[in-house]
Amino acid sequence: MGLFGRIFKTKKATEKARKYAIGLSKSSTTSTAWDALFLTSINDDFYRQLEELMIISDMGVNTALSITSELSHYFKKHPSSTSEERKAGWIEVMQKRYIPVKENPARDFEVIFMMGVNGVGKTTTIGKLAHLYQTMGKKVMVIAGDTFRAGAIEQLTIWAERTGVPIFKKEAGSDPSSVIFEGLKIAKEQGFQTVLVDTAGRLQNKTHLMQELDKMVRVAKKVDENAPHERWLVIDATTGQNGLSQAKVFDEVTKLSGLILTKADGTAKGGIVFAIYDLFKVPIRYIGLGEKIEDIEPFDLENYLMGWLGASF
Ligand SMILES: Nc1nc2c(ncn2[C@@H]2O[C@H](COP(=O)(O)OP(=O)(O)OP(=O)(O)O)[C@@H](O)[C@H]2O)c(=O)[nH]1
Ligand SMILES: [Mg+2]
Repeated sequence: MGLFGRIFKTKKATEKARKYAIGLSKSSTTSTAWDALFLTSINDDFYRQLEELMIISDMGVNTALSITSELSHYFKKHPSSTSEERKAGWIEVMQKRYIPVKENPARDFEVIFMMGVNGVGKTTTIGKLAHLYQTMGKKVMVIAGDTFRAGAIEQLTIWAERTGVPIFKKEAGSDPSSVIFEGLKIAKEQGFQTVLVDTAGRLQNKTHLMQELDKMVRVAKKVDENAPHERWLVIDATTGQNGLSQAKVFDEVTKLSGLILTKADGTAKGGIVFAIYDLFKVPIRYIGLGEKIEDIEPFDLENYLMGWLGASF
């Protein structure tokens, strides 16, 4: 049995792999193209088609070229005769490049900023993560730092009720930094371990948004000098190359520490996260595979790429 077969077999039984496969099934419309590609033997045509498929999947030209070059070195060392071996080779090369960060370091108190442009899924992701962390035994609180719209506060309130996690909020239009400062102080005093902070994706303009974010980071440091411990950028799978400029803007204000890929259950594959990883060295932390509370998973590259290939479970 080839490596791919082994991966397939061990993954087959896991619930998590099933969630990936079901979630990504919509985006595997091109999986027949991937299948056809790996059926061909390794030659220039193979590499050219692989590059094209990776570019179509939004990985960007530089990333696609660089992976192809690594893969050609790999195949020189590990000649492969079957389609399974070739798929496994590609996955292995990807695994060497994109080292996973599975969990946050153990901390008594951690502040997580959820950032991203409007509509990408920040608030939903906070709701899902509040639930996930709670099931891991953490004492979780959420802060409604997006004070720009009343709807944003209401939406987070609904998630807080659904998950049974306390929320710190003020009325719409309040200064987001003061909400965050007060919320974090209370969270620390009351022994909350993980604080998820929602931020606005839209303000009057980009400069204003960045200034506000910078202020939020500074007030968080007043409560804990290491805060915000995690600075996660949410990327919508349909984003495409625009994701690079989004990452650049947010990374400039506060060095990003993780990416969250949302809406991977749609028709887009979301390969832009690899291009962002390459440029900004930001690991992919979670993947959103639907709108429901349990539709989030720590990012697992192998399961994700198997989803691209349309491997059925
Ligand atoms: N299918 C799917 N939908 C998602 C996912 N994550 C979020 N959504 C949906 O995307 C829409 C926007 O999500 P929000 O959480 O409101 O996004 P946001 O970034 O907080 O948006 P703003 O507050 O307007 O900046 C909602 O309809 C969510 O249900 C996902 O992983 N899969
Ligand atoms: Mg929101």
